[in-house]
Amino acid sequence: MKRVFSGVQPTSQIHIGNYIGAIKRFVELQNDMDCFFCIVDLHSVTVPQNPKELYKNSLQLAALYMAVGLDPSKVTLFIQSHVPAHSELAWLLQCNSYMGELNRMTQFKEKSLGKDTVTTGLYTYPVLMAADILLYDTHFVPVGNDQKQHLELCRDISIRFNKKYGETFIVPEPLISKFGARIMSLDDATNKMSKSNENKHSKINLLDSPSKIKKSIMKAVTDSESEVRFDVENKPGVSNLMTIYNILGDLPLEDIENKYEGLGYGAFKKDLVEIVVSGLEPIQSKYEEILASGEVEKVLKEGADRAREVSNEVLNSVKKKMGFVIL
Ligand code: AQP
Repeated sequence: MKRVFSGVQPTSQIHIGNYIGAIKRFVELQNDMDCFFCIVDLHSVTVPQNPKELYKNSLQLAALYMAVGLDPSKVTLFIQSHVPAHSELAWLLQCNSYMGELNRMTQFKEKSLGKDTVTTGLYTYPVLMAADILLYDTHFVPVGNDQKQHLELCRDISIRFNKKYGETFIVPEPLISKFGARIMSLDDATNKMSKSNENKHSKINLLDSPSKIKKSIMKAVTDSESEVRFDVENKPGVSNLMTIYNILGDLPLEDIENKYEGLGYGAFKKDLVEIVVSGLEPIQSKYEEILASGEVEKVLKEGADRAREVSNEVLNSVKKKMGFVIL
């Protein structure tokens, strides 16, 4: 069975960009692949975190993973910091990566823009991500479009290591959807929907109430026309809303265009509210059930046990190849 690895940071609330671009795909892959899905808490501390919030968000994300349909009897769900091999391999890979290649990472440039100081962790974060992936002999990595460059770096690091020390890592392939891999912000369709955007109406979180969802969609930027038409270049706001409609409402773009011909944005947005609210409702009630059941910690403990077992094998083979003494 082919291996899949991916992770989500337990920072703030999970939004429909994270869901459509990544988590929804995790669910689709779980029946056909050996999947490892991680709560990447070590990544989240590359920028300041409130410790109480980080703790709460990590457990909430585990419950959300299960609420969207990930089945712990089929997939390995775990918290990154429970598996020390991630940090250890990250160090070994840092010693096989170059500042020149990290300097090119656009996410680092964006996240450090205008800051007086940034952590070295933020700078070396893509190498930790490479370690996460390579530790599990991963074949496929389902991610949103914003992670494409980091995946390319991961591939470069693995190819270089294999050349230098002999075949060690499987070179992973990104799984980036042709459609929905970059859900845009509702307040500015030229930027991706992002957890760190301080405007709460820029995004729809999976746990948002129906009234909040309604407000965010009704406020979403469109354009001065009234035609519901998919045209990313000229109508980015409407096209973004149509993408969400298409994926959550399961209606082809052409059918959406026909359905709202002559009706304007009001009717389109009103129906989109219904689609999003009814799409998220089962996730929200399952989420509450899972939190109340107290099973989250048990699932995470079992997941970490399996993740440690698999990753230690890879880590030891790397250390052997590099000349470390293993007793
Ligand atoms: N807008 C998006 N559209 C599609 N996919 C997205 N992803 C993130 N934003 C979008 C994908 O979600 C997965 C988990 O993301 P993450 O939590 O690891 O990191 P992130 O990219 O930092 O998420 P945010 O929301 O953008 O947070 P900030 O504001 O901190 O930058 C990844 O597969 C990601 O591609």
